Amino acid sequence: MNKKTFYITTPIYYANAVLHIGHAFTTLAADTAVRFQQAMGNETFFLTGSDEHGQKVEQAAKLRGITPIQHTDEMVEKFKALWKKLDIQFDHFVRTTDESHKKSVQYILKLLFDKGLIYEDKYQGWYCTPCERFWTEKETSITEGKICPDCKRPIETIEEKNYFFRMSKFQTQLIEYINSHPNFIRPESRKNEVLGFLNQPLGDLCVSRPKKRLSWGIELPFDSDYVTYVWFDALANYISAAGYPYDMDKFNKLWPASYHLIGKDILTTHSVYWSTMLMALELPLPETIFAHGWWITGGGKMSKSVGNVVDPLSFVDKYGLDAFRFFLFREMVFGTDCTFSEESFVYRYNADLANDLGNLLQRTLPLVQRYREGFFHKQKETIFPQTTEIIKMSEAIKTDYIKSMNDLMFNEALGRIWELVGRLNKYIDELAPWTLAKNQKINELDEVFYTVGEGIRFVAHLVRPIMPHQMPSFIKQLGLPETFTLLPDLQWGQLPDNTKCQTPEPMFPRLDTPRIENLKAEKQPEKTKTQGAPQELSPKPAPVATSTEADLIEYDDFMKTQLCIAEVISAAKVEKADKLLQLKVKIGEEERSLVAGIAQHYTPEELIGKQVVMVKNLKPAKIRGIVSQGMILAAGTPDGGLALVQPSKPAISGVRVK
Ligand code: ME8
Repeated sequence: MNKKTFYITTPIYYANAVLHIGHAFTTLAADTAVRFQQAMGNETFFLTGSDEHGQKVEQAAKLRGITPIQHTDEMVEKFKALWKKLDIQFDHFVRTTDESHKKSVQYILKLLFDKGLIYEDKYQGWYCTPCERFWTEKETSITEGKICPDCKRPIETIEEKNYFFRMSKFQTQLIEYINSHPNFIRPESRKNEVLGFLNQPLGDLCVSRPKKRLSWGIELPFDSDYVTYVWFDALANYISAAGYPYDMDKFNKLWPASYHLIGKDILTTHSVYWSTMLMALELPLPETIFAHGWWITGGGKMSKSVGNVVDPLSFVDKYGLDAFRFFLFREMVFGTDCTFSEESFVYRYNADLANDLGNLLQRTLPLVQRYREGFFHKQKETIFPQTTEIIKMSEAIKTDYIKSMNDLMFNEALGRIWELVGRLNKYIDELAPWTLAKNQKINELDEVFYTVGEGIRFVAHLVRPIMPHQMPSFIKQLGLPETFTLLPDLQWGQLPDNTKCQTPEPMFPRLDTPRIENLKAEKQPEKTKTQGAPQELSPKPAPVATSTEADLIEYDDFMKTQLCIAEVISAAKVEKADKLLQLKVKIGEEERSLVAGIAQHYTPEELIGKQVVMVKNLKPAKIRGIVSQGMILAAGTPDGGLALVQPSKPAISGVRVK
């Protein structure tokens, strides 16, 4: 039997937002995994794509006054342009608007409908017609007289026919599967999360939307008044793009996928919805669903709605693609959250690339040129015990590296490689080739140079999947043709005798601290600084607000400020700052940290449990080392004090104030 193709997927990203480093990270991770598998001599298939149906896309297109497909065509071009710049080597870009995908989804729906696994039922719920959304009983019960928690207009109960997938039928089977397949959901913590979720009874999944509410979707094959629920449609991409059911030869070669690589935000849809869909289709489940953590900036998950996104291209343009890739995978322990900052980038770059790796090459080659006319001479026997140690170490590291890379533990793999880089640098210091040369110890000198040259060749092979553009240059500078040995065949001693190295090219020039200072200055324009400043609210009565004609703003401008109801869940004084309190607030399900200048007007205790009005979309700022993600509103009182702005009755947590 042919060896199965290594098949890896990324999420298909929503075609209604600009991609940021979070998306770039998942896609670069898949790219790295694929390059590694190719270096192992394996066949690979790498799928990415775009998720194009649903209400959000329909609304985005409407706002722009164009059709949904015009909108998604434009977005897809942008996605592809970014992937090109990042040199992502995907094999297929699936669009949920592709005819082949639509046909596959309709086939799946029909099959499940015919098997009785999709059924028709009535759905009853509170519905806001202007907002076009359902509210749960709990969400509406907080408001009086059943009004929409969002737009405050009356809502009605409506009963609607819909189609449901019998997800509940597969609950026990799924739990058993997860328990008997330890690698199915990784990392372990995510697996436990899913098992926790499955402790509760699993409902059936509504897989339809009536066209009268949403027309931008794949029509149900058994009821033309309905389109398919966007997640049901999107998840099917993993098999539709692999040929299911119309190219079963291709499908059998690819399926089950080796990895679905996702962020932890979409763990449930993948491990519960998708797995049960596959069970219903009697198809094998993917080998591993790997949910990595989030890149965080300014204290929160990087996302467009928070406004804290980092454009990957700004980094790539400034520092180069390989350095960017290296940073992402060296810094993030795959699976946990990680903070992204330019400072940590520069620090990591200087320490690992400029000092360790770049230096190893840049100090070795001139020495070989000076003392041995640039030639590496292979020795028959080993003189130094340190050399034997390095040979053993390289082989052990290669084995560990292969395991880590197979498991997508890139940061572990890089950690091991850098142990070797560090050991090689130390080896040069210990054996001091300049002294060996002075003392005419030619055999010893050759051994040291050959060991370091061979070490660099080893390192370049192992680092290549992560830094594919710069490692060929390492090999070339050693004097070798820019071809790489397959990793299983990589062995110590393959650097041919009499290889002549080149003059080193500058590889990773050090970034100095002043540049970091400049970066800070660049990144903090005046406006941001004042916006982010702590709320040193004046204890004196504030002047009464007046507006002249020129001050008036349009409604749309006002709506750019997102005010919302937040609930204080903890409060504490900020050390050595008598005016500042550090607050933790809840906005719906989300928690935020804030710093507010109200310590002289409120004690921490009296704030806990209070509902306040907060500016939700203010750029996060660091105040006394604490990240403040928003601002609460307060007004001056006649006695020179300060009063927090609060709703006059309990309001819904997180609801917009307008
Ligand atoms: O959820 N840190 O698409 P999406 C790390 N269309 N990764 C991040 C991230 C962050 N801050 N932000 C986003 C969808 N990601 C659906 C998927 S699949 C059948 C349908 C990455 O555009 C991460 O991989 O919201 C996350 O799961 C994905 O982008 C969400 O992309």
